[in-house]
Amino acid sequence: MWNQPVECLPREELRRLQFRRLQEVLQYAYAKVPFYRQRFQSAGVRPEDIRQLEDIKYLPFTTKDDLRDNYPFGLFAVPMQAIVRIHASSGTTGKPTVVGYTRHDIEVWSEVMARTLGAAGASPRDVVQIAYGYGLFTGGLGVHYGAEKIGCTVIPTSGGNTKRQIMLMRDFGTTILCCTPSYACYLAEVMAELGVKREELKLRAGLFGAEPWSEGMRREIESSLGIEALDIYGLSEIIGPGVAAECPAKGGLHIWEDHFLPEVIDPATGEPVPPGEEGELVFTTLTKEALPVIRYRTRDISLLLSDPCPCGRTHVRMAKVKGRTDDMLIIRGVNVFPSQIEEVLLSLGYTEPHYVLVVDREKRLDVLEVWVEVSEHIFRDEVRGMEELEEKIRREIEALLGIGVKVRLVEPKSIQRSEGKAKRIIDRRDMK
Ligand code: DLL
Repeated sequence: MWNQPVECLPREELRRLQFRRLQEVLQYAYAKVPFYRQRFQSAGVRPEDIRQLEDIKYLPFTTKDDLRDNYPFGLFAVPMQAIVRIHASSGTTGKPTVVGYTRHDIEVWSEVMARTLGAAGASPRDVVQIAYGYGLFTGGLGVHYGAEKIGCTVIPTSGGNTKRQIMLMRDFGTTILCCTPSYACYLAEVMAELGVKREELKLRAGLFGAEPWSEGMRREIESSLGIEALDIYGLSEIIGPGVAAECPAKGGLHIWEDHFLPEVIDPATGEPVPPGEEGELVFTTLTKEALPVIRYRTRDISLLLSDPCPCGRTHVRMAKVKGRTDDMLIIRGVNVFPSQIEEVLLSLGYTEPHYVLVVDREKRLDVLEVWVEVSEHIFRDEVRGMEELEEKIRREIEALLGIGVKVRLVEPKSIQRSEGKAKRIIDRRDMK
């Protein structure tokens, strides 16, 4: 464990610390950021009205649109001289969201990332290959600083150049791999093509995140690479990677609560959900200087697990993210996330972990087609049996998720591989 006294702080103390820091950050944001002052005023609340943690529900939310509307630096609480780093997330439309860090923020980020890597057992003896993108994306540099803080040997490969990644992994004796889960699958596939055996590598663990992935995908990665695959969660607006991390118990991701205060709300009403129920995650930063964020709506669907964890850490856990509200498909009234379809596909075992969901509209009804690759031998040997297999998978999805879909088995390697965040949905409705 990287920081046992804090990671195992008794809950009562943790809550007292959170409340003290919440009061500080509210006063700070109110004083330094006109946006927050105006928002609080129009909601009729002042920082001192918040008398206990639960009162946070009286404060207004902050959304991605608020960051965009104040592009680029309008929500910063410090002058530019105090900013030592800028990151930005591109998003799919419009202007990027820009985030800034003071030197203190970078220290906090390195600390939470050190805890995150520590939860995977990282120590100065580890060689950590970082195949998250370096640049404006927070993945590369965020993980990098945490690994250096621990004293690991860092290999900053960034994403892409897959064959070289594998060569370096073998020649430099990489023990921990950090990248998106979809890229880990692709690395395993190319390794097999190159004839590189698992035994030639020293790899023992991987920290995979930045996109939703199912338990089925975990099994796939763990068996193809022969490693322990752990989940790592974060978002630029809150700090980047390192908001929450899985420990070897694999029963949810510990949220580093001394720095980030989580809530779960009903995305439709904005009201808090009862404890333990699923909803949208909302975070408040408790220690950020450059960009304090109050009640940020992540659009990520998860739930909080507050029963004790066998690892001894006391920080509350969030369940693996099911998906983003933006990616939720409503198929004939039933809500589905790509990760649920992924789980069904991979648990059946007939197909490869490469799939894409195509959404279209026929006669004013939304229809979903699942395109998924079959393995080389099925494709070659069983062309006649393909239709039967499609039918079988279709029935399983229908039985488990209660939605009617079309299934199309496609040729091996025909679905585009991802080096970063995979694009799982092709929405043709917008094109009509
Ligand atoms: O993806 C930060 C990150 C980098 C996290 C590396 C983990 C590892 P953004 O580009 O701002 O930041 O995207 C944040 O990605 O709101 C989620 O929708 C999604 N996401 C991140 N981690 C996970 C995860 C980085 N473990 C958005 N599971 C978030 C599911 C995740 N979704």
